Amino acid sequence: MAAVLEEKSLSVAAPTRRHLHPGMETLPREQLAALQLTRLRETVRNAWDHVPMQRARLAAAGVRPEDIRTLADLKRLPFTVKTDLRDHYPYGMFARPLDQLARLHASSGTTGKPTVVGYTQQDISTWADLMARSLYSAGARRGDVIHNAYGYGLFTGGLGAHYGAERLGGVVVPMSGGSTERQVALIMDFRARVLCATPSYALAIAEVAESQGVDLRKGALRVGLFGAEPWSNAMRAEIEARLGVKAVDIYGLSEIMGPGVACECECRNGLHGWEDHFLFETIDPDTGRPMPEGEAGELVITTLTKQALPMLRYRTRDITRLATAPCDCGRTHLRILRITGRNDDMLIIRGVNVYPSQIEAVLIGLPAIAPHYQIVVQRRGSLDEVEVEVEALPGIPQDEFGAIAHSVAHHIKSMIGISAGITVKLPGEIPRSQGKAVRVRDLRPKAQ
Ligand code: DLL
Repeated sequence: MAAVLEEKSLSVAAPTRRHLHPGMETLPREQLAALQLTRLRETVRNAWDHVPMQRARLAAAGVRPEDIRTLADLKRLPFTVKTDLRDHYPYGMFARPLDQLARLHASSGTTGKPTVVGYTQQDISTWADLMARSLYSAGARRGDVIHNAYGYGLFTGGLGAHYGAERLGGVVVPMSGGSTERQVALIMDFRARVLCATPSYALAIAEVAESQGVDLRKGALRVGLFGAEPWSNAMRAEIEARLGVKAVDIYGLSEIMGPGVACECECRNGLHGWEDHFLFETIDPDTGRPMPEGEAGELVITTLTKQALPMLRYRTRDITRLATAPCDCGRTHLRILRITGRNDDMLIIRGVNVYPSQIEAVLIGLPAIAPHYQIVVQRRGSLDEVEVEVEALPGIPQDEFGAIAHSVAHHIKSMIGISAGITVKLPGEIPRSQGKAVRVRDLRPKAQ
């Protein structure tokens, strides 16, 4: 049955060119697994030979590179966590000396040292390929004007999308974030067909366009690649309605590569994780045990081709589910279902686990309020309390704010099961993001 399905997918793929790298993207899963095993062995060998910390850890776990005989042996490898990168700051986890590196990126993090990641020229090239593949699967094509509003700099979003767009044969507009009025003008003037931005910034662009009387839906925009932060399907519908694009989810993280680790296809039935370059698992975040397919767990990623920074079983802290069933697009690579949030962002309100994206999904469906919000968490006595700040749409009279607050509280209670205080703010009062939105203001005392 599986063979029949694969053949069918391949025959659909070939004549219509639905895939940028058809040979890889539709590789039958058995062949994919064989390729992964070869590459996993090389990766473990690379880590063992060149990263003393990885070698010590593997040795402590009783695993040598030659012990990797099947993909199931992956489970014998120790996990890597974000603090490992900090503890070996800046270059202690690199498998190549500086004279073989081409670039560094870094993420600031909230405390202490940044996380630094390094790339060889070949790593940059692989990244460009995967980002081009992601853009193509989202619907971008050669010759498209690609407006890139991801931040340029140490953040991987800007340069990652940039190199991928060039590799695809697109015409990149390297905007970065900010100067939103100018973004609106250039999207229209340059007839951008593709927009790359965080979903929250895409909405900020839509809002500025509307306030200027510009209808972005009448421009050339057709495709949006939105990622770098969790967003809900409700937010997707809002973005599509206001920008006139097909909004596609793209995922990645600097520790593994940057944007383009996974991306939705036209079916938008989960994000294809590019399995010729990465191994994906989900685990129980408390016990570290593998979760059965389809059940929510923490996403763990192993790189298969990275030279400068091979990552063994990196714990992303992102919560999701995996699906390996064939997708209608013909790609055989597994699907990562929408990332509901990070483990770190999960709030526990009187025993109920809540992700900001769940609150977002409730808010965006409601009339009279704008799709901008912040969640304030405070400690009262021994209990955590949540206050949701929402923003009235322009033109809503202030004497209706009380009724709006009441209605929002009611919907949150009935759909998520938590009691939240609601503050209705005036239009424009909630800060707009130019990159990743700050959704939660945590005012609880920090643990010492
Ligand atoms: O955010 C890379 C990226 C840039 C991805 C542009 C997509 C588009 P970091 O700054 O290292 O890298 O942050 C990685 O962001 O672990 C997730 O928690 C979150 N994240 C990224 N994409 C998504 C997404 C970039 N599509 C962290 N949905 C990850 C939900 C996402 N969360």
